[in-house]
Amino acid sequence: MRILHVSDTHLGKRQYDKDFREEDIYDTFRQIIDISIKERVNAVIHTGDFFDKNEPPNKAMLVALRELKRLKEKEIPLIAIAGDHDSPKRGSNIFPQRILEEEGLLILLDHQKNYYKLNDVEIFGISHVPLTGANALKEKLEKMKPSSRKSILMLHQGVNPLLPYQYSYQLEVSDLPKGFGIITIGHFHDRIKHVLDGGTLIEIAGSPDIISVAELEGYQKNKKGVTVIDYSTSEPSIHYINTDIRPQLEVTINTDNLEKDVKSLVIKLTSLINEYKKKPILHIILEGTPRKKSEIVSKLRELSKVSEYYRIAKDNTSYIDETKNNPKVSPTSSLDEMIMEYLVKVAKYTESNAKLVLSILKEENEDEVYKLLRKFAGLD
Ligand SMILES: [Mn+2]
Repeated sequence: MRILHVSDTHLGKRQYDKDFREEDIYDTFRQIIDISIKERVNAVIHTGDFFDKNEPPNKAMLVALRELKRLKEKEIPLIAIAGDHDSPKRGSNIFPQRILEEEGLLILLDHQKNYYKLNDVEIFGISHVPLTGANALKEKLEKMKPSSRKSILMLHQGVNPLLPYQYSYQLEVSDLPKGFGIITIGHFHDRIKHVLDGGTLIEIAGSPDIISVAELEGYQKNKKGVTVIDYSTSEPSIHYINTDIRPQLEVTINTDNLEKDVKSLVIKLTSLINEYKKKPILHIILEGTPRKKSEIVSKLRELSKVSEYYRIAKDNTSYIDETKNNPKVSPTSSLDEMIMEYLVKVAKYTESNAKLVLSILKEENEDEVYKLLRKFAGLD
């Protein structure tokens, strides 16, 4: 018995509002179906954010229908939970996965139906639960009792301190139920493998493509792809299969050597470009003394020869000037920490109110935002 774990495919995502990025994401999804068929896995499990939005573009739905039909033809079942991205934003809306389920292309586990038996492997799964539902989620998890270690739990949550969502997690590691052989988690986009006390394996497949710039470091280190869980030996083993995605590189350019830096980058990338199947995306960090924006922009144009898209990700030349009179928020910490520091130190919020604001910023579900705002206003 071999099960392929994939997560956070984000079909319909248009990074930088570019057509080619939307197509890249579809292409990566096609590769995953190819891998599943070639590897002859017995099932595929998907731990959420199948689509980038609850109401995905028609094209995303079409790609999903076409690709999942290929899986079905090979009689490979797909068991899925929903993530925060594809969950309904209002109570009356439905999961887009329901359309796929209607066609018999997947089995969606949610709050009513959270169990599926795949031969002798027990699979439990709960779709994403927002912060306001954390206590109910914990109660549900407490009741989950797998009958053996040949069991998988599927979640799409922030888990402290395992996943660095400092202020927006719904679970502590100690809330995770005991007795499972493997707990697979979506939501976090880097690949992580972690063994808990008691031997349960936490397996995070990450996203099979680069969905945000925050994933660059993890991508350089561990690449992107899917995980195969293999039950052919007494203890399950896991191995990774990489997806062949468009490369994304972080490059530093010094404004004091603008021409020289751009030229050497073009030379370097020209030699690399044959290795890549797709032209890379460049995330540029500007260093040096501030220079006219128009001068910089015109010089950077050279880079379009060796990249599909480039962008100034960070401009450290003007950073110093702009922050001269602002109170200090340490720039090295995570985005969550910086927002928290700003709210507490600069805007003088209490820590608990700052946490609420942060969860409102991250919450996509309108009903949840409404509940959080009521709490913030002291109405609940
Ligand atoms: Mn995601």
